[in-house]
Amino acid sequence: MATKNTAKPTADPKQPDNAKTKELAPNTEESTAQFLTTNHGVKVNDDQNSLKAGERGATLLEDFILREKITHFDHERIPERIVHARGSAAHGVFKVYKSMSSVTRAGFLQDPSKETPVFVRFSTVAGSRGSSDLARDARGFAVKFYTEEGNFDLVGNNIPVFFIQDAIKFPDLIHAVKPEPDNEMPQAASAHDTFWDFISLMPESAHMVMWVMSDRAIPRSYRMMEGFGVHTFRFLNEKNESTFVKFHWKPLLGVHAVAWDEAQNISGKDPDFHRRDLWDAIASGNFPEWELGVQIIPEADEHKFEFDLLDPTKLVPEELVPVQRIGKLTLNRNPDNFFAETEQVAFHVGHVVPGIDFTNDPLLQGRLFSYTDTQLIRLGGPNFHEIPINRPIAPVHNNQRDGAMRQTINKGKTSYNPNTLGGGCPFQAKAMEGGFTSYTERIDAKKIRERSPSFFDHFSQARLFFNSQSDPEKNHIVDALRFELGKVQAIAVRERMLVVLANIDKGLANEVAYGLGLSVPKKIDGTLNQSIPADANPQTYESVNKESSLLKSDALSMANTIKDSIATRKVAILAADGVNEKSLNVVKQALTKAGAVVDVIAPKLGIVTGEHDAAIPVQQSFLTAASVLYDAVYVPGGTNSVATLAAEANAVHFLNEAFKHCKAIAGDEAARQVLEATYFSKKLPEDNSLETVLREGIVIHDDAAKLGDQFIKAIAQHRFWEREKPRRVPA
Ligand code: HDE
Repeated sequence: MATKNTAKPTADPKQPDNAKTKELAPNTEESTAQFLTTNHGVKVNDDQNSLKAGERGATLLEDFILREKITHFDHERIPERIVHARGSAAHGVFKVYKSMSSVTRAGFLQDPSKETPVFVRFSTVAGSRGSSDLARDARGFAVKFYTEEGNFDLVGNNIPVFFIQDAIKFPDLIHAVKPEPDNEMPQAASAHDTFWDFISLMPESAHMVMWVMSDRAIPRSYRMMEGFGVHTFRFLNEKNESTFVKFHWKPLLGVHAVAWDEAQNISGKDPDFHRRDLWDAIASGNFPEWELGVQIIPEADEHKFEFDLLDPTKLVPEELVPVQRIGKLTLNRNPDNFFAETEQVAFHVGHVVPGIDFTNDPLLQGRLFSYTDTQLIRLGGPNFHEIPINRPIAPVHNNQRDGAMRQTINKGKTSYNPNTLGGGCPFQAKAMEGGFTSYTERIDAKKIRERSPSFFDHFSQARLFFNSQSDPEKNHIVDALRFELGKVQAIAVRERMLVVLANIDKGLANEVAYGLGLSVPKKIDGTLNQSIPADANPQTYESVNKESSLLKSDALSMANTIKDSIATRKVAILAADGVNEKSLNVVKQALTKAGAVVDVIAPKLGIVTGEHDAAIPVQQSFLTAASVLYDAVYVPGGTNSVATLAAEANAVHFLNEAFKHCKAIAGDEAARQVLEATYFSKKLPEDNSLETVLREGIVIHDDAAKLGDQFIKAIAQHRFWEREKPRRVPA
């Protein structure tokens, strides 16, 4: 199977040791203390000069070393993914908490002592490979479990529903959201005419639109996102009894987002923000963790909901079916090589193991075709399963042969079944021997190209989502829609979207309309179908506006997430020469002890000299750092440092921006002069009680230890969105 390498694989003691790392080892290459060679193993004597006819002569075609090097370089690129092109990945492990044998026979969900290796890739959807991490977009959350029974891929998103109900609309959706075809603009953004034109004609997208206009679409970190399998899948137990299952990933650090203005700034200051965050967390041993959640729905309950379980624009509210947390995913190793692993990994929603099966969700059914098809062109042929990152740890034996770049050297004469010449091998496996058997679902139907009427309720869950948001979250949705539709040039598209929004919530539509300088069109208010072109397929655009009997679901609001830790949060300490060492160090130590990552930021790199001559290393200067790259900011005391910072426009801007983005801010009482130079000087708190700190997010104290304590509690709150009131906050 493995290709031969010049260098012997070396076991790295720092790397977790599991079946997949062992399996990858023969394919890893390490050049340390090795000679440079050609691809065919010939040692190279001169890698600086091509072979020429004389010192100033023409280059010779004979130079196989030059030709090989340039040819390989010319072919270094492969097509990027048509969607989810921009991504970052990591290795890890998964462990189930207790046997799930009552519902599934999947081997990796049986034994709490067993660790299953995984490879997880996070991504944005619309942007190209080189686009910014902070685009407003859904995020991919694709997990490859290397189980002993073969690979299981849970290819999900960070949003539990999707824009469309039927796979046949996917190319249209993606063509609409991608940069417009005449001028290839805008990159990695949905804020343009073609996207909203399409969406305004697809009422089934209303629910997902609410999610992508919410803060879920601008996560603080991949490590702070939920994940969802979206479709309803099936679990099958030993008796082949089926239950429906919805998959969830719950991040142990909670679910957090940045502000939209911040996201846009991060895109300039550090377009790799999420990639770097994931890499740094793993490299520093802060392994990201999620719990795997399942909602289990008995077959008998298939029709008991107000929506159809097969409709991927619907979620099953956690109030109706609680999420059971059944295991933990830990990411503990960065890839060795981005291209070989993150780029070449090939996920497929159709990679399932015995005990997991599909439903007839028409979006899922289309995906089952798409993923292998796309790899054939992206990875260049039918042998992409032999690329090391894609290989299962389970043995592979079958009669598939040949094709471009075949690695396996299949022995023997027979490559067909049945055979006698090869002793009948490889054998088919019975179910009891672990052979995959599909659920024997009864189908009794007419062949029909239609949408089920049970899919026609397009607004009730969009409304449920909106109603479940806190006030700041609702404001952010209004702002996002004003932004996105404000970038749309066609007024008719804006108006049609206002009608869609009016079907979700009249107040929402009116607020958005106000920002656009429009009013919700009267003649079509609430009656969406009148805004649809007459030649549209009536089945696709049939909308029923029902009420959900559940008015609110707490699980849908990020305001209700975990807020108990500042682990891995990035905190800036602003300092200049003359800083009070104690004021700086006591707080720094307290933050570090609580798991935060602290940078001292000063007018220049090198060191700052403390009031008592201590040399304090500086991690960033005001030129290299930006407040949007941090979660919180602290200003220590020290007369000269404070005077310098109060007069330093960059320091004041840093604080102003942190305030605008609703972050925790702390200052030594002796640093008040710096805080008074900001535009929020009038909003500095009157007292330093914990209650005030937790309301305002600003701590000013003359006791560094107490300040540190309160600051930690404030940072754990993540953001003080209430600060946005009244909603016009100056920059
Ligand atoms: Fe995908 N999707 N998708 N998708 N998808 C791809 O496969 C497709 C959908 C998702 O990190 C492609 O290897 C169709 C829903 C993720 O490598 C492609 C439809 C969900 C990733 C494809 C959908 C996803 C992809 C492009 C509608 C959430 C990135 C490259 C029927 C549950 C995986 C590739 C990675 C990637 C097709 C809808 C998740 C073209 C046809 C819904 C996370 O095959």
